[in-house]
Amino acid sequence: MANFETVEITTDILICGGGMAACGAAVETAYWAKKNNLKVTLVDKASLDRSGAVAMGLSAINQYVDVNSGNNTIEDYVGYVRNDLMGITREDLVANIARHVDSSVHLFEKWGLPIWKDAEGKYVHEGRWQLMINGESYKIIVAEAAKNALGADNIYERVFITEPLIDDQGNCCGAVGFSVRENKFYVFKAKAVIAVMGGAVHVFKPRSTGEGLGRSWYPPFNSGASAYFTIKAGAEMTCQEVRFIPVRFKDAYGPVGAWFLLFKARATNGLGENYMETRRPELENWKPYGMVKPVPANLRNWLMMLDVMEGKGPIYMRTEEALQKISAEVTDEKARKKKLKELESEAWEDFLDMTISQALLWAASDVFPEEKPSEIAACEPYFIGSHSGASGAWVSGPEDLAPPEYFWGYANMTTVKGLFTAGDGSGASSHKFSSGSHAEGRIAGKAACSYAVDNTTIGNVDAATIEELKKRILMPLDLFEESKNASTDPDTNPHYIRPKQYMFRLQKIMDEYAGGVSTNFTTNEQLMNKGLDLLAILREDSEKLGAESLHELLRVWENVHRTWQAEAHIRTMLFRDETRWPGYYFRADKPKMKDDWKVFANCQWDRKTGEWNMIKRDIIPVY
Ligand code: SFD
Ligand code: AMP
Repeated sequence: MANFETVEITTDILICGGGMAACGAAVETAYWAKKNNLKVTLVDKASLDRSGAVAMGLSAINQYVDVNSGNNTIEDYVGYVRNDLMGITREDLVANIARHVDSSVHLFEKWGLPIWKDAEGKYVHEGRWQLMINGESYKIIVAEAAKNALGADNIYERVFITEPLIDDQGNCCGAVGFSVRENKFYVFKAKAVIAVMGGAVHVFKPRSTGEGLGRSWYPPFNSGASAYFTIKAGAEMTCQEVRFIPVRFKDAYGPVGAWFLLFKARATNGLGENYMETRRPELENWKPYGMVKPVPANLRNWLMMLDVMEGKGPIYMRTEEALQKISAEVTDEKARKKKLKELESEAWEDFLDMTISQALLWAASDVFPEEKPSEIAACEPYFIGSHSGASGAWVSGPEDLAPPEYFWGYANMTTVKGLFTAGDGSGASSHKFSSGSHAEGRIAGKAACSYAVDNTTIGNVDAATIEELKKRILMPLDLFEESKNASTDPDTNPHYIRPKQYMFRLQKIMDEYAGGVSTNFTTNEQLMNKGLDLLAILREDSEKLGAESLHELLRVWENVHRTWQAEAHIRTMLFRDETRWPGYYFRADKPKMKDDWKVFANCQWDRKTGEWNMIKRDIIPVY
């Protein structure tokens, strides 16, 4: 610790994270900051060009409301999200993002993102709300705009944000972290902080093992920092039970949206049956949401899982059938062959744009999608407020749309003053995806500027507290150094636990007690209570995490962050006395949906007592 320099930076707005929401926040805050003479600083654990979920690129923009066309309204979008989340959604937040998202998409195009166009020059839709893009450089394009807006001097890359700074009034006034490349401990002090550090992956045991361990659908380097930061700041959290389980091409996690929506493919079980048809009567049990179109994502999963649990796997995406069917619409044989070639290259590009490893797996296992089907499977659970999950912080809505219960001064501010969030960090506003996360980042950025104009002093955190934080954050390095000679194998030591081993323990607990892959996403009260007991022991052991290098120190804190996300999740699944999202998780002891649980299940960790408070909040419709 002695050889770590402390670097202190004072700013007005601090953006923690460098992904879609952060880049949106950057361009918007830069604009308002200039008008109000404010300084904006951004900190990312990685390099802005390729950080976050969009690192590998994407092949679609999944939220484009297209209000100008007159075909869709904001209300339509809110209705779609409400149904997909089985009735649990903050309509004010969804509407606020929906009315701003199209302009983010138009900015992306202006900055150079190629969006597919048809012969008439209109955007090519994947589905009603989704646009096809050539998106392998999506993140670089969006990051470039953010970098131009803020200026290189205001961007800190490869600095891992570890803890929030909270002043004596309980307001957020900055963050601390460390460089993952140099011996530097960073202290950022700010009037307003925007915590946009993505979702959480690898909280649950992944399906991938051995050399494939890092392969997951969502990026494993999103490790729960947004949730940890907001929970530790004392913010109220929402929908912590709503994990997201996507169905993906098996083993390499290629997305399925283009297959279902653009190519209109079917999925069938090992016997060739379409579970969406054979299992249709099951949807009656989840009325009214079972009856809506499209069928909610978790119910689509559920019907598939019922087949798998009955031993009717493998489940196949019928790529060959879909491609042959579309090309058969062309009657001339030469033109038909050309069409098939085009479709084939679109299919490969879908993966090459965003999940390159799926294309590699296809190549390695001799898959010709036009000739044979490919297996799909339900992934391990992820925590992500931006796709079809909903976990995140409970934030204020916009003044003009939010009912008084949902409004406390500044849009997207958490219940902790001065602390804002968006994207995967904010809850109960699903289906924002990449474009909506950018738009929501802009909303949060503008509101944070307004907060910094109204609140002109930076709260105080005394030097001793900061020194204590520095000591605690760097302690794993000292522990490893002091203890490494106590055993001949550095992986096995009586004094420390290595972060990878700790992560395996966390994942095993979550998998077996909180409804992971191995238990078919099923749990009950007794299992969860046991899981909480084991998590408490794990948390005690987190004090003994050791780190051999700066890189391993990063791994230590990533896993501490994951642990807090895990605890919030189990506690909230326990609190919600029903099963509402079969296909995401199933409570075997409470197998039905209950009318009196059509509420938000929120939680808050008390900074003073260390106790968790569980809170029910009403759902107030806006439309
Ligand atoms: O097909 C710290 N997503 C899709 N969105 C779409 O619009 N279209 C698609 O096609 C999408 N699909 C998809 C998607 C994601 C992935 C991985 C795949 C496929 C394979 C979802 C979007 O990507 C997602 O909604 C947004 O990116 C969410 O934005 P945001 O800003 O909430 O999270 P981020 O972009 O991951 O950024 C997180 C940032 O935080 C940094 N960070 N920085 C400092 N300190 C720490 N401790 C930090 N921890 C994390 C990260 O480095 C990063 O900069 S499809 O499947 O549907
Ligand atoms: P995915 O590739 O699964 O992330 O899906 C991309 C987009 O398509 C998201 O907006 C999904 O909600 C939507 N989607 C995927 N599959 C279906 C389906 N079978 N029916 C309706 N929407 C879907």
